[in-house]
Amino acid sequence: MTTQAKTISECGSCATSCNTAHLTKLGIKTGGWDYVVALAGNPNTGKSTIFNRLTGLHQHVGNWAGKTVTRAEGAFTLNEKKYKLVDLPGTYSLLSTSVDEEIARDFVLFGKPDVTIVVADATRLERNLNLVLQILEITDRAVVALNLIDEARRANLTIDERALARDLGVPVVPMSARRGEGVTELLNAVESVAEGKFPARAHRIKYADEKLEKAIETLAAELRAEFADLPNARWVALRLLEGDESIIKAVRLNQLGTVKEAGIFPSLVQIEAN
Ligand SMILES: Nc1nc2c(ncn2[C@@H]2O[C@H](COP(=O)(O)OP(=O)(O)OP(=O)(O)O)[C@@H](O)[C@H]2O)c(=O)[nH]1
Ligand SMILES: [Mg+2]
Repeated sequence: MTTQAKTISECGSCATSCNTAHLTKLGIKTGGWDYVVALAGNPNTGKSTIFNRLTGLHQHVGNWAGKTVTRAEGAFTLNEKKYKLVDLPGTYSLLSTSVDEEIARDFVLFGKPDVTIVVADATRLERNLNLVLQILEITDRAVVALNLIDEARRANLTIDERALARDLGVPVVPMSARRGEGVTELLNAVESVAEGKFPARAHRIKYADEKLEKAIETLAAELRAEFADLPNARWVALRLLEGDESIIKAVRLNQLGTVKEAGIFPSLVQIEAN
């Protein structure tokens, strides 16, 4: 196993396309990071392909949904800041209940990543926006990677990414991870969100029903009192009102407060770096 850091100049296949002079791929050397970045998104949208590009690792990439079944961690430095990057299993929704989908959900909800990159398939934008909107309900610190833009072009699909970014309130970066297109722009967006330079104003759903709003706020206040570290009490309150079994269980077992950065499933994958 080689854990040597790769600088961008050593990175043959993408040296021209991700010409960010200050990117260094650190492989599995994740200790002592400045920022934690999560890679979330629907299955088969290119999360692991992005992970590999940024870390120099070789996380499995497959042509079918559900290739990544646990979380993997790698690192890179960018402009002298160290980023730990966490590749998550694909998930269609934060309301999902399969074990690998729960790994993704728990990390996004309770792992408190500094930035969440939501990888969306540009050829299936409408379907992918469901998860994007759910993630924006719980965090402002997100970047949408509009991946597979090469496929979208081939299908004559044009996406107005500026309008999308304006509506969502977070940066939207068109890219083709397979071809190394848009990687520099993605890194710039991640850096600006991590460093708090992007004004936080993520799209939030407003509930017209006053009774519902009141119930959410009452419950959220109780949750905040009980679980001081909870970053998204409103979201958890909504799930409780909905009767979400796994969230009810986590509250009952007093696990919401204990789910720290390691997540409920601390199944860290050691990846071969070569
Ligand atoms: N054409 C094209 N294919 C891509 C792009 N990015 C990734 N792929 C391909 O899409 C497939 C899925 O890529 P992965 O990186 O495994 O996707 P994933 O999101 O990690 O998948 P899961 O872990 O199953 O959720 C692979 O065949 C990749 O080569 C892209 O930008 N353009
Ligand atoms: Mg994957």
